[in-house]
Amino acid sequence: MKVLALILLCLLIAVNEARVFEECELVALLKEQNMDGYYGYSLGDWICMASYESRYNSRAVGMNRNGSRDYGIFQINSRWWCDNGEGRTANGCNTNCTSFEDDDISDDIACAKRIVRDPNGMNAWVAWKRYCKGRDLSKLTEGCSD
Ligand SMILES: *[C@@H]1O[C@H](CO)[C@@H](O)[C@H](O)[C@H]1NC(C)=O
Ligand SMILES: *[C@@H]1O[C@H](CO)[C@@H](O)[C@H](O)[C@H]1NC(C)=O
Ligand SMILES: [Ca+2]
Repeated sequence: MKVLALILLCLLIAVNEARVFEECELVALLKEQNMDGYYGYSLGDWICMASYESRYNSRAVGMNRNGSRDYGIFQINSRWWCDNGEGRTANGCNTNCTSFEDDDISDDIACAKRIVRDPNGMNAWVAWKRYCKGRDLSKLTEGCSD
């Protein structure tokens, strides 16, 4: 009985742990969702952005000084793209922000696609602009086979 309780406890802890994607795992998912070249951005751009925004942690939540929050692997902002019930939002992706906190990143990818379709493109992501824009990012993905 004690052993079972311990196993259950471990399982619970595992469930609550951050889900950190492997780089090549994320590359494969992005490829599958046609992100390679989407609006002119390479897989390297997406990987670099996710790396600096969330360290590939699909459950990352960031707090901004202006009170908005950033959710998930792409740190999607609650002021513009999703609704977290905490104040004004344009809710551009028409989604509850909690959907960007789970391990199924297909909706996160769909929202990221919506975000880059704006004239600003990937400049919407400050970390991308600062650390990825204009760099040679091919090395980031070349180690991942198809
Ligand atoms: C609040 O800060 C975040 C992160 O810097 C930014 O993306 C967002 O646009 C800001 N919200 C407003 C209303 O300025
Ligand atoms: C988002 O979903 C959570 C969990 O299902 C719920 O508690 C919350 O009220 C929802 N928020 C909004 C703004 O719909
Ligand atoms: Ca999700």
